[in-house]
Amino acid sequence: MEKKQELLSSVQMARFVARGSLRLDAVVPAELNAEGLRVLADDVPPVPYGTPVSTAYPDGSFVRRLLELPQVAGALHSLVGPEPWVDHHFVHTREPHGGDAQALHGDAVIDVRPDAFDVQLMYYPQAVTLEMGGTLSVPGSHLRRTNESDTGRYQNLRGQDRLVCPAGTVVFLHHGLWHGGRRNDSDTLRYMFKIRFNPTVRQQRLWDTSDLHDPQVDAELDAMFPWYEGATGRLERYNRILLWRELTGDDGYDLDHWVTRATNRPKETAK
Ligand SMILES: O=C(O)CCC(=O)C(=O)O
Repeated sequence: MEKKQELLSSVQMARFVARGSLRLDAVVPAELNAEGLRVLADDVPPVPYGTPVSTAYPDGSFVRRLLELPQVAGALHSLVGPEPWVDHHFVHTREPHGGDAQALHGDAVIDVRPDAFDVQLMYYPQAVTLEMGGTLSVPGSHLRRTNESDTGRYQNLRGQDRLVCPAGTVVFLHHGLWHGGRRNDSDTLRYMFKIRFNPTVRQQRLWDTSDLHDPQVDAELDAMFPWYEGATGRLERYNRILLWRELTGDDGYDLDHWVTRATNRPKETAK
């Protein structure tokens, strides 16, 4: 797996921590997308939970070549590190004029980890138009503790993202991000291949950290999204700060002392 990789920058990582996703437009070349459509149409047989990537996808196979594209490999390495395990994978389709949308959900089922995460790669081999049932996702929802389909009754949250993308687009999602397949109102069957990866190393400074102190890192981590409530929405920033501390190993990282205040528990007794 260790070929050429274009690692993410700290600013891109901070954006992922805030948004819960990273989108790489048209990073897969046209010939590979044509092959990908054939491979996905034939389905990709399942692999057992916990299979290392290099075992799940043998050298030269379509999926292995997809994962070895420098931008894809670099993003995967930055987010979960070398040789992650494949949790599972699945070919998701939205039927032409399928009639309904999938309810909003997170794939984590029940997941209480505050300091580590899985990522889900979503690969779109064809261009996805607004009518074709692209994946809907809610930026900044991944750190809010909900259980799988708790969010199913929510409709049309402000700032939600309806994916429209060129062929060969790859999106990486934090496992907790609320998402769902949209209704396909077109004549075209829409394909998306999803792989969930489990890290096998501590997720700390796995990206290109040369810009770690760029002020844009703080700006990304401080972002608010339009669907957030005034008070509860601030909690998302606390959770991002805690995750950024884990990812960087910098226990003192903060934005305007928010977490410093809320974790102040002096141990010294008064003299
Ligand atoms: O088909 C889609 O766009 C999303 C499907 C999905 O991610 C899921 O079922 O969890």
